Amino acid sequence: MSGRITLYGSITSPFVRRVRFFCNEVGEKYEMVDTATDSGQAEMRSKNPIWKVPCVEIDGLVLWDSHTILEYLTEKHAGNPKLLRRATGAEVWREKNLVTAADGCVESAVNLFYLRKDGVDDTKVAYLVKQNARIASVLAWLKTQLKDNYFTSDKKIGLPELILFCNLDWMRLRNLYPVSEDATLKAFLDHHKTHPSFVATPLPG
Ligand SMILES: N[C@@H](CCC(=O)N[C@@H](CS)C(=O)NCC(=O)O)C(=O)O
Repeated sequence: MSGRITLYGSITSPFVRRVRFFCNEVGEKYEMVDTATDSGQAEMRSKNPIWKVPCVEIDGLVLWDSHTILEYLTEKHAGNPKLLRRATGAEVWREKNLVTAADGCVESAVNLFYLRKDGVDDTKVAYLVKQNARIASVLAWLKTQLKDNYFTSDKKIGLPELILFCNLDWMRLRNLYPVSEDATLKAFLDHHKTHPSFVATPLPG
């Protein structure tokens, strides 16, 4: 029993970055298997029936989905002051909505990304026009919830801020949304990009 984590994923994935950020924060060491390679992808698929990353293996326990992995790591590191901000009381429901909305945004963007890679023109397919509009709708709503680059007044990164940062930085990299043309979103990225665990998990390019 080493407790050592194998993280299956690619360094570009906004979902994988959530886990990389968290591990960096709490000091959890991991070995990364790059699923952008054929062998890494095959190894991940042999363990995870959904064929999506992130996926981790810890002493034979295989977990997939960033939320499940972050829950596991949060439990493992209970009491660590570097854990993500956790909402309490009535705020729990607002935080869940923020997380689901931010996830909805990145899921639509990932869908567009893969289809564009396959040569699909997303302006010509009604569902993809809707996917683009959904991204804009979610971002517009999230902006109404932000105050001084955070979703709550205690100015600590919680899951919604983590997801939004990873989304925006990745959508900027992949030209999926004109993030830099939006003053609020650009300010959010600029504010958080110097956080040591975002600096430690850079996207290429
Ligand atoms: N709900 C999952 C989503 C993971 C996900 O969509 N990952 C993308 C990478 S950015 C993926 O592996 N996509 C492969 C595919 O759709 O075939 C999570 O939170 O981990």
